[in-house]
Amino acid sequence: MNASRGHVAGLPAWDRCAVMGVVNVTPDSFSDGGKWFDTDIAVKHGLELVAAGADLVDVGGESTRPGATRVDEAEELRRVLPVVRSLAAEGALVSVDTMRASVAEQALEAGAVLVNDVSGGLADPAMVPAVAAAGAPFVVMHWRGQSIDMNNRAVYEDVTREVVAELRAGVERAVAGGIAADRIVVDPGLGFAKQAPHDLELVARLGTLRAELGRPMLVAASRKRFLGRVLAGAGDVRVPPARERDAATAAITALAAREGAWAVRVHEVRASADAVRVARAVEAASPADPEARR
Ligand code: PMM
Repeated sequence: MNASRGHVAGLPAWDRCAVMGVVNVTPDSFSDGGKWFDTDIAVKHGLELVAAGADLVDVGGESTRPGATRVDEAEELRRVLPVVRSLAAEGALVSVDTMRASVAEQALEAGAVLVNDVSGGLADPAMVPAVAAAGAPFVVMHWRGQSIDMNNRAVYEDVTREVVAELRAGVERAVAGGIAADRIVVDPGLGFAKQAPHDLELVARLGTLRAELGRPMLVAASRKRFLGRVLAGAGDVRVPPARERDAATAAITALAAREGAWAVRVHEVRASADAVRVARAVEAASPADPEARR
């Protein structure tokens, strides 16, 4: 294993960047809204992602696209729990993408093994104690507020420095609340209170983020707006829609894997699983990096 990639206590130790496949049980996610809204279809999709090479599947019932309003708790539970339960029963490693402690708790009881909170515990004060009590691994993402108005918060003097500082504070909050440090994953939160240049700089500085934070890192660029902007090019009026951004996503996966990301979170798994394999092979062949040859 590449020791610098890090290992998350409570989860398997992969010898390469892991691939987390996304199952959005929502009618309105920006990238695939509505496609997997029915429970049976969502479960089938999750199993297809596993067959395509996903190490984990991330099940979420609330859209966080810019401008999104919140779904109520009962509806989120109704969307998420049966999908988590069925996928876990089929042997998938399930992560639950939620900002609500109640959803996290019940998803863990239903078989989820990881809590992915885009607010890093900020949206619900009961989240950190709940995850701590369950002894579950926890993703702390960089977040500056709910999606409804997050774009107003995309103001930085030095995005890398500020994201590092704010993530560090998030990790400290989680540890102070009882979550073991070796169960914490950090995530720069691409697209959350960020403009395309911020996202690109953060991808360029993944190595710095990893070195500064010293925790395993999740990178979730899949189909995001900044990739649309890159593909459109300067002055181009046509920004390719989300479903046309999978090849660009796989390119980010290769870069992230090479920078030592612990995992990538993607909608289309096959290309990213291949990109990870290629990055791993290049890493193993790199004479300048004896660590990677282990
Ligand atoms: N992005 C989305 C949802 N969940 N979780 C983490 N840890 N990091 C992210 O960047 C992230 C996330 C939004 O994308 P989607 O609506 O396509 O799932």
